[in-house]
Amino acid sequence: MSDSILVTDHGTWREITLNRPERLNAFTPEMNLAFFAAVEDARDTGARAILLTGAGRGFCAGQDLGGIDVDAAGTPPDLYHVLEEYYAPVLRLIRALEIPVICAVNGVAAGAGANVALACDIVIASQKAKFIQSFSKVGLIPDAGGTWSLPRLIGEARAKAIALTGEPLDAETAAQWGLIWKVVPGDELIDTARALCAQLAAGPTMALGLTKMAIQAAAENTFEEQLTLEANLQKTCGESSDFAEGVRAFGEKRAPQFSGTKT
Ligand code: T3D
Repeated sequence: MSDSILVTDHGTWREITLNRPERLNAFTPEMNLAFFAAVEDARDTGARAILLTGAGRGFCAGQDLGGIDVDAAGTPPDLYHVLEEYYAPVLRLIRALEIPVICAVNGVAAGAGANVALACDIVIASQKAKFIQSFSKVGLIPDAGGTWSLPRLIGEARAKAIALTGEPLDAETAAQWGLIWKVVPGDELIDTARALCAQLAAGPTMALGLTKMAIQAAAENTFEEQLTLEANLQKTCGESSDFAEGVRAFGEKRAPQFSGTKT
């Protein structure tokens, strides 16, 4: 694993830290690949939740602009290739993962860094954090899923305004608008996020994963389709050992001990 991505396993869940603090954790291609590998490995080794955060004062300043040679003679950089090769795989993976992915935004989240955060399932931010759709400042459109997630999260009017102006959105406003879940004081962020991750990792993993899938499916489904989907997914949950344990624990007035298995 590369040093630009730190991985810490906490038993049932994995913490992934973007680790180029001197560049506000801006992504290089090598770092994108290491990030993907860390998430994929978490899935393959049975992690029941993932926490993503950044080292130092920033969360992530998007793509490392220092690595792009715009003055080279010949062909300009192929940004289609950059996005498909280095961003889309991890964004697709996070969305498809049937475990919760929590993002603790410790500082500025700009460009693709902001939109990677927004691709996570629950976003908690430090009071010091800012979200910047900085793409227009460098002649680009929002990417890393931003044009998809922003209007869905905050509506077209606000999405267009922050994308077209590139103005920073402070964490409190981001929470008020529904862009993220909540804001906590900076010195409480990591403990809050870790506690949440541990709590979710001790939960009924299959039910949590199917909850994520059902809510994501709602964006495309009709009400009727969603009712049918819920009935099918609930049938699966109803047959699980975690449901049996949840009901038993309720009856016995004790905390449930969920195994998190798929059966
Ligand atoms: O391949 C492709 O390009 C396609 C994909 C594109 C996706 C994208 O993400 S495009 C958008 C790229 N990101 C940006 O445009 C953001 C650029 N950064 C900033 O605007 C500012 O740094 C921030 C608003 C994020 C933070 O400002 P501030 O004042 O808190 O910090 P700073 O002094 O600007 O940055 C600290 C250092 O990090 C600084 O280095 P230095 O001068 O101390 O040696 C700065 O150059 C470096 N840094 C910040 N962002 C990047 C970066 N270095 C490389 N790439 C960056 N994106």
